[in-house]
This record gives sequence, C-alpha cells and structure tokens, in this order.
Amino acid sequence: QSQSQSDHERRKQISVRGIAQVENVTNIKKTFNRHLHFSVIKDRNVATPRDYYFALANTVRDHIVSRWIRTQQHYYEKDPKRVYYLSLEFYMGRTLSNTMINLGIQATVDEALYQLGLDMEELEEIEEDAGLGNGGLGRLAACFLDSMATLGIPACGYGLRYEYGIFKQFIKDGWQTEEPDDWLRFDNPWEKARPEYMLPVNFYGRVEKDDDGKSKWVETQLVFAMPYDTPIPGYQNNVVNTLRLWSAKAENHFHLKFFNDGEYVQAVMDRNTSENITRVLYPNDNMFVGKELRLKQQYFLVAASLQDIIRRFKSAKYGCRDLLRVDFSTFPDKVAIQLNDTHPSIGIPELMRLLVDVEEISWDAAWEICQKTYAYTNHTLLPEALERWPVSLIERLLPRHLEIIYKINHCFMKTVQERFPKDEERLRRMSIVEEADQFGEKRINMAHLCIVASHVINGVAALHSNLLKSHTFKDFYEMFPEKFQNKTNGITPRRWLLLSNPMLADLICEKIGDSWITNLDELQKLKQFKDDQTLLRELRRVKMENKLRVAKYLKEEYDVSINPSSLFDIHVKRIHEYKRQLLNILHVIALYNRIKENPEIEMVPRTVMFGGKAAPGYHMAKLVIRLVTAVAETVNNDPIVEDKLKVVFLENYRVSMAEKIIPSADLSEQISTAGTEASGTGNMKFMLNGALTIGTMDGANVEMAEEMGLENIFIFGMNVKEVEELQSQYRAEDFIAESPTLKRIIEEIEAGMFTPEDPGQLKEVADMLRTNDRFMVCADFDAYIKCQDKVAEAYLDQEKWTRMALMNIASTGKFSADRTIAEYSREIWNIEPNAERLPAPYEGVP
Ligand code: T68
Repeated sequence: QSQSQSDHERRKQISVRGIAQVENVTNIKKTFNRHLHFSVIKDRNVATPRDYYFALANTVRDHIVSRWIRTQQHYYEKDPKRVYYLSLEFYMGRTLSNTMINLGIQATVDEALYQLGLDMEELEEIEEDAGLGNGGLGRLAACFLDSMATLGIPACGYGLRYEYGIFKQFIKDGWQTEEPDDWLRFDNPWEKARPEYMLPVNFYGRVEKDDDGKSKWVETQLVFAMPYDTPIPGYQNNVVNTLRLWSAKAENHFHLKFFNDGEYVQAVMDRNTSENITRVLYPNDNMFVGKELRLKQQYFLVAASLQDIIRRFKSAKYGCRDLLRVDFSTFPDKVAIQLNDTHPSIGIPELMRLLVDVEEISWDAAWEICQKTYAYTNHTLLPEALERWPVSLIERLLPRHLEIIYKINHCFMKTVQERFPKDEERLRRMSIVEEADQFGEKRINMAHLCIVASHVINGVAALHSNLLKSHTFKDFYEMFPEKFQNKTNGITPRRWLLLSNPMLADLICEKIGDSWITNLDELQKLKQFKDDQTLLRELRRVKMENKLRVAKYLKEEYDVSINPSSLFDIHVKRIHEYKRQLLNILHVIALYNRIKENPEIEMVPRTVMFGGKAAPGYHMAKLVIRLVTAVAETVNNDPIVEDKLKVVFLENYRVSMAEKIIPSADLSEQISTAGTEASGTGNMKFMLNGALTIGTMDGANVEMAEEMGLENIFIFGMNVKEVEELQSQYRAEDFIAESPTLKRIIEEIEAGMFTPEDPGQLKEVADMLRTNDRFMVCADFDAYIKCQDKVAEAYLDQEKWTRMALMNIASTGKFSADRTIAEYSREIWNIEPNAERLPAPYEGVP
C-alpha cells in the first residue's frame, strides 16, 4: 500500500509542466538546435538542407503536441458526437507551412531561421508531397479535415497509409512515363505510429452456422492494421484533430510451422503478401477497376476503422471511465460515418456483421443503427466509375459479407415490392445484386447499397445533385426523396489563398482586415472597391509578381522561357476525355494556324499551360499528353510565332505545384462536357486567386457564375439539356463539316503535322474525334473558339479585366470548405459547429 502510494507520488513528476514554451524567436532557435542535435544527430559542419528541414519540421511539430493531446482529452471528457470521415484517399500535399500558418507561428519561425542564416522557403521545398490521392476527391477530403478542425468539429479521418502515393510523372520524348512515389524514403516527421492500437483484419475463409442459426466466419487469413496518426490543426483555435492511416502488417504466428530453415525463410518472405495491401495507391480517377487487391484495401480500411470506432464508443463514457457502454441504440447519437464515395462501402455489411454476429444485436435493430450512422457522398455520374464488384470475388474474399448483402437486398426488394406492386422492371433496376451479365457474372452495385443503407446521400454541386435525382438514382429518389441532399464542394482558404498567395492575402487584409480567413463571405466587402484605381493597380501588381515567380520557376526547373506579360491560360487537372484537354489544344492549334496564315497578325500573346497525370492504363489520355507536347514542340520552335504563343506541359502536376501555379493564372480552363464534371474544385481555387474562368455550365461552374454574375465569367457551349437532346443522334462529322477551322485541324493531326518524325503517331486522336467523340468536343468547338476570342479581347482592357478578377475574388465566399462542412455538420451529422478557441498550452489548463 505505502509502496504504491509513493509510486503514485513519484509519478506526479511525469508531467508536462514547464514544457509548453511561449512561441518566441529565442525558444524556436533553441528548439531547432536541440532537434538538429538530438533528433537529426548532426552538427552544422555536416548538416545538409534536408537535415535542416527535418530539424525545422520537428521544431514545428513540438508546438502541435500539447494542443493535440489536450484536444483529444477535451473530446474524451465532453463525450460529444463524433464524425468519422472514411476515404481511400487523403491528398494532403505538404504539411510544414500549413502547420505554421494554422498555429500562427509562421512569422516567428521565419525570423528565427533568418537569424540562423537559413532560408525558410528553400527548406519548405524539400518536403515531399503526401500524394495519397488521385485528384479532386482526395484533395476534397484533405480540405474537409482542415475545415472540420477549424470549426471545432470532433472529427477523425480514416484512410490508408500507402507506401507509394500517386506516381511521379516524367515526360520522355513527349510521352508520359511513371515512377514510383517513394515518399517515405527520408522518414515522415508528421506521423506517429501507434503499434499498441494495432487491430486484426480477416480475409477469405468460410461461414459456419451453429445450431441456432448464428453465423461464424472461420478459417480466415489474418492481417494486422497498424495505425499511424497525423495531427490536423485548426486555424488558430488550438484544436488538433487526427488523421489515422492504417498500414498492413503481417501477423507473427501464422504460417510458421516449418520443418527446415528454407521453409522458415520462405515464411518470413511470404509476409510481403499481406503487407502488399497498403503498398500502393491505385492511380485511376473516375474509373472503376475491379481488382482483388483494391477490394482488399477497401475492406482493410473499414474493418480496422470500425473496430476503432466501436472501441471508442464503448469506452468513451464520461464519469465511468472503465465502465463500458453496452447499449448500441445510442450509437448513432455518438457516431456519424461519412463515406467518401462508395470506396469504403463494404463498411456497411461490416458494421452489420459486427452488430449482429459479434455484438448479438437483432438484425432489425442493427439495420436501424446502420442507416442512422452512415451517409454517402457521390462524386460522379460517369457509368464507368460506378463500383460494381463481381459476386464471385466478394464470395471468395468476404463470404459473410456477401450473405449480409444478399439479406439486405432481400429485405429491400420486399419494401420496393410493397411500395410499387407488380413493377418487375423497377425491381430489376433497383436491385443491389445485379442480374448476370453476358459472361454469367453477377455484380453488387455499391451505390445502390449505399443509398439503401444510409440516411442521407449527397451530390457535390447543385447541378450534379439534381442529376442524381433525375437520372442516375431516379428510382431511389422516387422512393426516398427525403434522403437526397446537395452539398456544394468547397476549398480551404488557408492553403489556397493565405499559404499559396501571401501577397494577395496581404493586400486583402490591408483593405478589409483578416476575418475573411475563417469567414470567406467577408470578401464581399471588396466589391465596394471595384472602381478603386489604387486597389486595381495593386491587384495587377500582385498578379504580375506571381507570374514572374512562375516564369522564373519554369526557367530554372524546366528551362522553358515564357513571356510574363502574356495571358497565362492554365488547364491543370487529371487528364480525362470528359475534362476535354483535347478541346483546349485544338484551340491552341487554331491560334497557331492563324499565325502561320498571317505572321503579322495582331494578337494577345498567350502562354497556354497544361498539367495533369493520365492513369497509366488510359491510352487515349496518354495520347492527349503526347499531342500537347508535340504541339508545344512545334509551336515553341517555330520562329514565325515569336512570343505570340507558347505551350507548356507542366510535368508532374501535384498539390505543391498547384500552390505555385494557380496564383499566376489569368485564365482558368473548366471546359468539361456539361453534365460530366460532378463539381470541380480547381475551378474554385483559380477564382479565389483572381483568375477569370472560361467554362461550360457544368458542376460548380454554374454556382460560381451565379455568385459573380455572368458578366464576370466566360461561359460557352451546350448546357446539360442541349447535350442530352443531341446525345442520341450525335454525329461529329456533321459538326466537322460545318467548321472549316476544325476540319483543317483534324486533318493536320491526322497527317502528322506535329509529329513529322512519325506521322501516324496521333492518328487515333483524329479518328476518335471523327467517329467516337463521346464527349462532344466537335459540337462545342466553334463556341469555344469564339469565347476564347472574347477572352483575348477582354484582356486588352486591363482595367476592366482586373475589375472582373476582383469581382471573382469577392464572390468566392460560398466556395469555402468551411461553409460546406458547416452544412454537412448541421444537415447530415446533426452536430453544431463550435467556433470556440481552446486555450493555448502556455495559457494553462482548460
Ligand atoms: C472528383 N472525383 C470529381 N475521383 O470528378 C470532381 N475516382 O468533379 C469533384 O469535384 C471531386 O471529385 C470532389 O467531389 C474524383 O476525383 C477520383 O479521384 C477517383 C478515385 C478513385 C476511384 C474513382
């Protein structure tokens, strides 16, 4: 007794008292030196810039730790409802600079490094992007984490710690090549492994029924999920949430019944097979690839996350720390799970399995809990992107889950039948289990499963949400209209203005203060300055500075020279036929043809930049890249062109490059076929940085136009209704015959004008345009060229152009992810956002 008493007394010395430091220059310098010594283990004689980066990252991380622990403790004590954002992708990019900004220590750290003779910007460039995403969907998840922390929402992101993120793109001889993204090679200072919270995940095996019909999943193969936590700081509110990423770890006992050394060594090597689950991110955007390993990844994520969520639910009862919560009927009052697309949808049968087979709750009670807990976000209407897993694959990998899916479908089909008697066609259309295809393969429609099992389903822009109701999920909308919502996407103004465009941010702060950083609607106040010549001049100066920076960067990194006074016309996003990079390059060729026809022609000089990755197996996307690089070679080396036109393909476009490039844009290309881009989020980033948009009435472009007024955006082409009406009878040839400009360009591509060393190289592109123009490039071509001419004309009047840019910036309020998340929070999760700051570590206990 007295021994344990004195242990207790002695342990009181284990305390953080006196550790939390005031964030001043002296302390930062001291901590930096300590880390260079104790963490990096170098001195200034041998330290490389990378060593300094790691010392700096560790220094900054120190300032997160107390806030992180305290936030989690605060949640534990308050026991609020929590949000779990499940996503196969979190496209985080870099962390250092964002962390300093959100902690409010950027200026101090900058000064400390300056005093040490180091350059902060140079060190920031050493950080690898966390490229655990493909494009918009993964970046949206990252923006949402920032906003959830900033709004004080008790949220946690769950994802996978891919050892290799999105591939590195290189251009060799004009073609895309891929290299593995070995982002962890030099260690990741932002993550903390938590081996003590490792969890088991089972695969394969079979289902056994006991005497009272209870199911047991047996003879499975076991893999462990090791959690790695990354802190997610809110903007200057001392809240730090968690992103928990799972890594696959082989178990130790299995397969080690060996009879000789060779078998032992083989058994150790076989551990690789299990650990391959989290080896690499699948590099497809907006495309379903039905690979077994991908389904394993999906199940691995949800199996680990749901165990974690249930453990936290059971233990998180205030006032009785070691008493377990046992009543699952309150589960939906404490837990909201958001499914980022159908990718984590196997979590639906997994939750049912845990509740029914493990917790022994009745099917009906479990089903009610499931529906109240889950909500599903749809990100696409493209049929080739909708996940439909073969029954045979699920049966082999997850036999119990297939049984559960069948039972869910059976119950659902009964309710459809009651509601719409004798409508066999409807039953067939709505079934979660699809009928066998031509190969006798039955598939599970994961979107149907999500709609049936969730209380809310949302689209990501108003137009897209309406199309979900009127087309893709029409039958479901008729049955459950109350489940369908819209949540227009947004972006975090911290990363996409404050961090990426500090000069513009400063200019705005001078005019209207800094409350826009957490309340973007405040930017409306800029509208009163729309005729303020000084502000317009300043805006123009900032844009020019940003363009000069990009020109310098392109010269240094890629040895391309561009004219900083030219119109920067930028098209950056994943390469996909529906996004119509092809339409843009056809316009470039049209400009080139004009110059060749009349070398003296007066025109607004343009630099057209393309950037984006093609999925490695997407043949046409790779050809489009080749066409861009071929046109670039031709145009940039033709002396006739002078500096009227330049074409640049930006190699390896990614989050950190977006942060550099977007602030320099004059013109943002958002030219998808109407009805195909669910929302877009790049469109919002350009608008926020004062670029004007040329775009179709698609995705969130519609709402952007609404916010800024049609006089401040260049809209062209068919709208959804016109696309739909044309669809059944569309013949590209008709449009080609009507447009001499287009006809000539297609013939030039076909004849090899841009690839003289191999004239047939791009013939497939010409063929596609003529006979298989699925996204109606030809139909919108003339309208696009006319609209681009209007853009050039508008650019001649710089004052008017800048006023339009100002109106763009001032109208971005709606597109803050803070607004989006506040809506998810109130209308889906039933949680009130909390703008309250927590106390800083040096401000004493909360
Ligand atoms: C994008 N989707 C939408 N998908 O295309 C875009 N797909 O309109 C929208 O703004 C954005 O989501 C956010 O809502 C994607 O980015 C993928 O990357 C993807 C990844 C894997 C499988 C399928």
